[in-house]
This record gives sequence, C-alpha cells and structure tokens, in this order.
Amino acid sequence: MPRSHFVTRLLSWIVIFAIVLQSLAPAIALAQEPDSGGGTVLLPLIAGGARPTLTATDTVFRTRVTVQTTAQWRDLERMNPVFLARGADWADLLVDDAQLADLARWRYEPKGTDTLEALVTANDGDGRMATSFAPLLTASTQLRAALTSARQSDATAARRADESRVHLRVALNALATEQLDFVLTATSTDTDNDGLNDTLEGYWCTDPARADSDFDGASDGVEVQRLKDWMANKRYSYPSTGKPFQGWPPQKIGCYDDDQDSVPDIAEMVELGLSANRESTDRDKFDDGQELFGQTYCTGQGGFCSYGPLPRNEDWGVIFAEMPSWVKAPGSHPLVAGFPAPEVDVVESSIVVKTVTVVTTDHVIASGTEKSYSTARTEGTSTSVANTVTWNEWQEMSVSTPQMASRYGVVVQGLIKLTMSNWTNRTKSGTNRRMTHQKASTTLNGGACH
Ligand SMILES: [Ca+2]
Ligand SMILES: [Ca+2]
Ligand SMILES: [Ca+2]
Ligand SMILES: [Ca+2]
Repeated sequence: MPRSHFVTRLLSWIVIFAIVLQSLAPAIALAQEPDSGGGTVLLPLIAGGARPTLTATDTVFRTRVTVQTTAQWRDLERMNPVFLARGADWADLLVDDAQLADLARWRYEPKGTDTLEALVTANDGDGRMATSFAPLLTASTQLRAALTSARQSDATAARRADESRVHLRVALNALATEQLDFVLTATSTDTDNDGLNDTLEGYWCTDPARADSDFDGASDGVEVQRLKDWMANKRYSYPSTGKPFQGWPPQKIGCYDDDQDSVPDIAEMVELGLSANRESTDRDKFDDGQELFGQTYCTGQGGFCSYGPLPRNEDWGVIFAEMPSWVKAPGSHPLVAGFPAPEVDVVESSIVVKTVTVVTTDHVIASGTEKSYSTARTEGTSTSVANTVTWNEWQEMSVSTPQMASRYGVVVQGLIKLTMSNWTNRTKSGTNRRMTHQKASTTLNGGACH
C-alpha cells in the first residue's frame, strides 16, 4: 500500500476522533458539572422530527407555557395563539392540536394542558357556556372528524383537514372577552388529586382514579413532571422512577403506541415534543422509551425484543431493553443521539501535521538483536542492527481493537498502518541506556472536513 494511502487513512481516523470528541466534550462537561447553568443542564437539541400525523383525540386546548427568551416570545407571537394571560416568563394560551404539538416540540414546556370541552363540562353549572361555545365546539368536532378521515384516506382528505383547522382558528380568534375569561379561570378536574388532570391522565395512560398508577411510591403528577424535567434538560439523567403507568401502552385498551417506542403517542405529541411516528426521535440506537424511562417494552428475552425494531437483534449482548449505563448524558437524552455513526470526508491538503509525541523504550541494546517497543497506544517488534545511527525504512504496524468508546457513546474500529522512516537511534550500542525517538504526527493542527 502506498505510504500516502497509509497516512490518509490514519488521518481520517484521527479526524473522526477529533470531531466526535470536540463536539461531545463540552456538552458532557456541562452535563456532569453540578453547578453549571445554575442547576440547568445545557444540552444540544436535535429537532424532534416531523409533525405527527396521528389522529387527534382533541383539538382545542388551554395550556401554560414557559417563555425564557426574547426570541421565544417572538416565535410565540408568530405562532398566533390566543393569549389568555401572560407574565414575565409564562403565558396562558388557547391553541389547537397542531399548535400544542409545536409548543411541545419547540420546548415551551406546556403544562397543565386541558381541553376546552373538559373545561366547559366541569365549570358550566348553568349550561350557559356550553351554548356560548357551541360554534367553536362544532368546529372542533369537524376538525377531529377531518383528521380521522385524513389518516385513513388520501391527500384530498388531508387538505380538508387543513381547511377545517383554518375555520377552527378563525373561531378561536373571534372569542368574546367573557368567553376568554371563562377559559382562563376554569378549573381542571383532577379526580385523584395527584397533580395530573384527568385529560392528561388519559394521554399518559395512567389511572385518573389512582394517584400512584404503578404503585412505585411516586404519584403520577410527580413522575410525569420528572420526565418533563428530563426532556427540558433540568435533570442529569432519566428519573429512576421510570414510567408512570402500570404495564405498557400496547397492553392497554385505548392507549396508542404506533411507533412502538413504549411512550404513549399523545403524550409524545403534546407533552414531550417527541416524534410519535419515529421509534427513536434522535435516530440513534435507543428508542424513546429507553431514553425517557430508562427502559422500553420487550416481549422477547434478552436483547430480542420483538416489539419495535429497537433494540436491534444484532446488538444483542450490548444493548438490552434497559438503557445501558455506559451511555452517559447527553447521549442518553431522547433528543441527543448517543452511539452515532459519524461519516467524515477529509479535504485533501487541508491538514497540518506536527511532531509532538515522544516514544520512549527501555531495552537492552546489543548488536544484531531484535528489539521490541511499547507505548501507550502501540506495540510491535522491529529488527535492525542496534549500533546503526539511523534506522531507515523502519516500519510500525498497529491494529486498533474494536471497542466501545463508551464515554462518548461511539464505536470506532479499524486498521491503522503507519510507515515511519529515518528514526534516529540516540543510544550507543551495547548499553542499557534509554532510547528516545521523536515520532511523527498523531496530533492535528487545523484541517477541514466536509
Ligand atoms: Ca389525576
Ligand atoms: Ca407512580
Ligand atoms: Ca409512542
Ligand atoms: Ca433515541
């Protein structure tokens, strides 16, 4: 193999390491630093995927969002929701299903969400509000029907659903002050008083009549908030209490999990900002359930889940239903890919190589003997006459062992060959003195990739 090919191959692997480590190290440092960001873990975010196309069970919602920056306020205004009230860093909104899903995906952390229908039913003692909201509720029903038809039908039905949503938004923005005041002050029903209203209990597949649906000692409201805090980067890992519901979504009637990630689809859409159409929203090897709950549903044994493509059968022995402990934050977050497969092309002549590494060996030097060398990274044997001053065409070969670079959530493997020449032997023949060689390269200075 030509020497230039050897060097190119070596440099390619070094660039892959450098890029992966450089991109992950700051985020890892922040995630592992208890005092960073005043307690908030700052993680890079990956877009949550395409807008869900699942059938909406409800279409008009009241919700409270958190707004942290001027840019977020600007984007919120552009979304054109109905503002019920607002404070320095929050707003109470009336929105449709698509707007609510966008709020969740764009990390506005919608909280206490409830449907207009539920609020009217629970707070309309004399029936006056039911009459007042009748046109809006009719538009809501039409959109729900259109969405159901669109999912089962074709593009024409999808366009009809879009038209229905336009009509609904017109009706939302035409509400009178009295109606808006009613929606703002209406109280949600929380039958078991666990901090999660009955509507959200349905979305989370928890029991609305039992405060601790999975009998693990933590209430449904507490468990859901922990999960949402993990999504909002306010925790350093997924909560040890895992999922809030008993059993798994496919075991429950009316609890949908079309993407087979063990996370209820509606909760993914309107609470978490995850894709309800993709098992792994961040496209890594771990499904959303593993990264959100620390565990996903598996019907099979060991690594063979037989429920959803993840974990993959070919990863058996490495990845199981439980999120592996060797995947550290932020790679274990549902929106940060752990275990990526980076692809890097090196731009020719764009890399500067400097001589930086000192290789030191301790061996008896005698004329005509075989000498071995060992460094932290390579081992090998070379044959030469020891009392020559210069070893020409000296060859070093090293094979990197495939291994988990677990701290960084990547696997790197491959063969690295390096041909060295013109090493200077500074040791006198026939002595036990230490040899020191200057070894070329291993650290990059600059370089470019595309
Ligand atoms: Ca409840
Ligand atoms: Ca519980
Ligand atoms: Ca799901
Ligand atoms: Ca994932």
